[in-house]
Amino acid sequence: MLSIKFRVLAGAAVLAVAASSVDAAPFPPIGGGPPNADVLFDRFDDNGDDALTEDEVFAPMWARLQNADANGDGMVTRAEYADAVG
Ligand SMILES: [Ca+2]
Ligand SMILES: [Ca+2]
Repeated sequence: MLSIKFRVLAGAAVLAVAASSVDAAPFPPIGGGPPNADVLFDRFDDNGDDALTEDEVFAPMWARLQNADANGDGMVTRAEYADAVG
């Protein structure tokens, strides 16, 4: 039988999952959390324009990253990325 305590714990776990999904970035975290913007841009921004484009990152990364492209111009700026990951 389920004890009251178990039910409370199970309910708390469900609430925790719901809360974390609200806080989550619009794309699943990579390696436990979204990469720091400075790390990401220093590594992948080949032309140094402070924006990442499809040809600068790996396809699977772009599939996630493009969700941060708030104005839909095909470039994710550092500001757009920061807004997306919170
Ligand atoms: Ca760039
Ligand atoms: Ca953009």
